[in-house]
Amino acid sequence: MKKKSIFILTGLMSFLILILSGQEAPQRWKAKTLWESKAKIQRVIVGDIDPNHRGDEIISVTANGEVVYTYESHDGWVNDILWIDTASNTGAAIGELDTDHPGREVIVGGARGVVELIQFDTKKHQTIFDKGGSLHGLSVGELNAAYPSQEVVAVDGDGQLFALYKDSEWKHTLVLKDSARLRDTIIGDFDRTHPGLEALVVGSSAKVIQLYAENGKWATKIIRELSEPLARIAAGELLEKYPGQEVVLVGDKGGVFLLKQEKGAWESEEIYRDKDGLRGVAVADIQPDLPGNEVVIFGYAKDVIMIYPKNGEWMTETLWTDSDRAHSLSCGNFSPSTSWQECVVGGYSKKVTGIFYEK
Ligand SMILES: [Ca+2]
Ligand SMILES: [Ca+2]
Ligand SMILES: [Ca+2]
Ligand SMILES: [Ca+2]
Repeated sequence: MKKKSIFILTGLMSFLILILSGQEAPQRWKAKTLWESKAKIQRVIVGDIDPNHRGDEIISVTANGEVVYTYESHDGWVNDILWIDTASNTGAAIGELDTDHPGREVIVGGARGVVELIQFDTKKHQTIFDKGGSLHGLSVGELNAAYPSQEVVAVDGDGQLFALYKDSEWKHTLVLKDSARLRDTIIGDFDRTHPGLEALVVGSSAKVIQLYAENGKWATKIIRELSEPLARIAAGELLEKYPGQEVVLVGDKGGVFLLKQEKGAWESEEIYRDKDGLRGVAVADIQPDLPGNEVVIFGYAKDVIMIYPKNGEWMTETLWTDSDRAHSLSCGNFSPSTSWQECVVGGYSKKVTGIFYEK
């Protein structure tokens, strides 16, 4: 009897220790304020801009027109204002747009309907387009071989999709006008039937529009139509079974949709539904103990959530909760001391926050 109670007591204690140690497990996700604005953060972008600084750098644009360059130095985080527009900047992108200037260049655009090309080091800037409505999304990439420079895609609140190309000077074509506002665009190799790269564009019409060049001429096609207004788009390798990159879209009603290519056609799958509208998505390797890339989302419910495949199912983990609603999220290797990637988020809290995994 006595032996039995000791046995039970020991069992209970081990159980309690297990529970307590579980609660005291180290929190591996750290959030750090990298920069604070006086206005809403409209867009955060991560990419390799400066070839002399290891890893990636960060560009943030705000509702009061600021364009801020952020990078990690030996002494901590450095912020530098590259330019201040007279109105809100909503879109930003990074690309090789001036081969005479070392490193990549930054483009921003917003409420004035203007695309500004900026050098991160000299802060020199040049207007390369001024015919848009309120610009929401920008992307840069090699889309049209008829022009040696990379091209720019600019989408606006009136549903206009512009292709910008450099033919001795910057010119543009209005390729399409959608029925509702267009909000985000990415460039990648999404169409295996078409040589080179393509752009994808999403917006409130719920359509996923592909922009591509054929024999130097611009063309579009609708590759998919989803069930709710779309706010952001990202792409990356997620499912080995399907060749090529997968595309992830997030919507105004909290839907997270995965597009995968099966037999040349895009199939869509809802992989998660958040409590409120979403304003950020990325595909990146942010958790080194999970194989390959993870999906990260950020929304009006203020949570940064990681979504990842495990045994054929989609699992989720909340990494951090902001003090206010989301507006943008981007991931990359901006903390080059680690082999995995980090994310940066921004929105109504007016803060640019880095989310880091610590081993
Ligand atoms: Ca760099
Ligand atoms: Ca350059
Ligand atoms: Ca080109
Ligand atoms: Ca991983």
